[in-house]
Amino acid sequence: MKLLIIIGLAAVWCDAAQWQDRRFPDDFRFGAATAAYQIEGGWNADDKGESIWDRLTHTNPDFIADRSNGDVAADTYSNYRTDVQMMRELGLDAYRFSIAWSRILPNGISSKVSDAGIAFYNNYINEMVKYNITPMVTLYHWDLPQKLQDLGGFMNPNFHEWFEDYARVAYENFGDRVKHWITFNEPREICYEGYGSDTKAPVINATDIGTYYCAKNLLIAHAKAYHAYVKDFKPKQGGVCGITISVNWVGPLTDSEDDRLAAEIKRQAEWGLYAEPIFSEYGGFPAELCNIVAWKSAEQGYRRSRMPEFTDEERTLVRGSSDFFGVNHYSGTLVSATHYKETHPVPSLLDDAGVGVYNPPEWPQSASSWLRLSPNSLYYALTHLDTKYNKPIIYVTENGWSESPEDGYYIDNGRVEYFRAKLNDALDALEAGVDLRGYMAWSLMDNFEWNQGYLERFGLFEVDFKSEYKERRPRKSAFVYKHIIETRVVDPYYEPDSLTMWIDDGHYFQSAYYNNQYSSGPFSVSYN
Ligand code: GBH
Repeated sequence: MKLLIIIGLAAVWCDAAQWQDRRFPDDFRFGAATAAYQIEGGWNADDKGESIWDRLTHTNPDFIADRSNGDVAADTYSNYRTDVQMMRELGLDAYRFSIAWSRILPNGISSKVSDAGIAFYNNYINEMVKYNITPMVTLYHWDLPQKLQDLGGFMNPNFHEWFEDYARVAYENFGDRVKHWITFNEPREICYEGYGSDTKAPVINATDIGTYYCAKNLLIAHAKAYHAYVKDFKPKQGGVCGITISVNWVGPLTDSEDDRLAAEIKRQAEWGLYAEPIFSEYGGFPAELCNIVAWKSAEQGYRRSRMPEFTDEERTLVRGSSDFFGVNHYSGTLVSATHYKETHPVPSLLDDAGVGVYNPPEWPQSASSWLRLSPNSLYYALTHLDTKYNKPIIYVTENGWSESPEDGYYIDNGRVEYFRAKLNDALDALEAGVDLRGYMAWSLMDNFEWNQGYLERFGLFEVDFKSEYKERRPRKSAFVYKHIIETRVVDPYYEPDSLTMWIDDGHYFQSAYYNNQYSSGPFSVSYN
């Protein structure tokens, strides 16, 4: 008995010593992320053009669970200075946000540049730079100008010309201060969800070829924008340009060879389709999936594979076209070659992959059906990429946890637990030698969660969408994250006692959580 107690104590003490010694390097960049359509509002402010999400939410409100839209959202268009105060209070090293293409090029093409749009992003960026917060800019986070969609959008083989021109306008105007560029956020969601199925704008649902043709056109557009930067801007501006791909962990259900192969096929279908052409040594689409689609296409009576080919010139253009690998990571899943198969449209990406997926019910569930706390998933994903693609520089560009507006709310312990778990994964990956340079929490604040409207909340800061000024209040997770950034250590026991944050223009954020007590107000918050 006595011996057991001593062993128990030793385990606790040793554990304790471990977390204190596990520090993020001083130059590791902690940040938070958002996207234009999800926070900005001002959907038609000044001369902004219509995007595919404006069109979808206005013409088909039932597409969104609560029939809401991003017309106003968190109104960052008016509140951007408040946003930067929130970043400053958290002590962020970096902030990842996206530019709304149709805000700076109302028609999508480069003939007309909006002065108001350029001014808005200049102000936002200058405000960050003032407080030493590194801006990390995503050029495309799903809000294509509707005019370009009318011309086929990502299905148009000349898409790369429109995108390169847009990228150049952004580099020219903001590149003196922005040194981190991300061309696309999540090609899988753009291509599979937008063109290959019917869950995101523009809801094309071309299940047979939508995903694959979009993938090719997107990759060429990415590469053109990358090379434009390297050739004409990087020499003077000295920044880096990369892409962000959603990499959830996909592991085999059992250790059998069939399950391991099934998991590899699933990884190729989920993100290899976009990562392989850029980060692998040879380039081009992933071999196994490419073969499957080729023989299935032949069997299905197509005269050519539904997966288009790269010419040698295109393959070389795309290969190596990224200074870093941006990873959006949320969850994990287990894959079986034989079990848990569902029926999918034939032909389609999921039918081509033809595997079953299983999510263990004991993995904690967030408010989003697809998001569970999958043990060590970020560690598995990062070490896998490190090995597969020969040690790329990696940034985690999104990682976060949703709760419904009812549960948790200010005392968001589920989110705290999730962030701690994933940041421990990040520390494990660093120890394993992964070249991980930064981590962006999703999200700085509650925002328009696409199909789920305002029903799933990801924010470190709550946004009161019913209030006139879209008031922001920090949740417990904001204080825990702030403490992690300050100390560079993930303290599993840290409990914030006072949750008040001050901002420097005389107004302050009063949280509803104070001295471990929940209170419902009143709040003295006013902005602008
Ligand atoms: C990210 O995508 C996005 O970049 C970001 O804009 C978003 O707010 C954030 O996640 C949180 O969702 O509805 O079951 O068909 C993460 C990848 C892919 C996760 C689409 C949700 C929908 C699955 N997302 N998926 S389902």
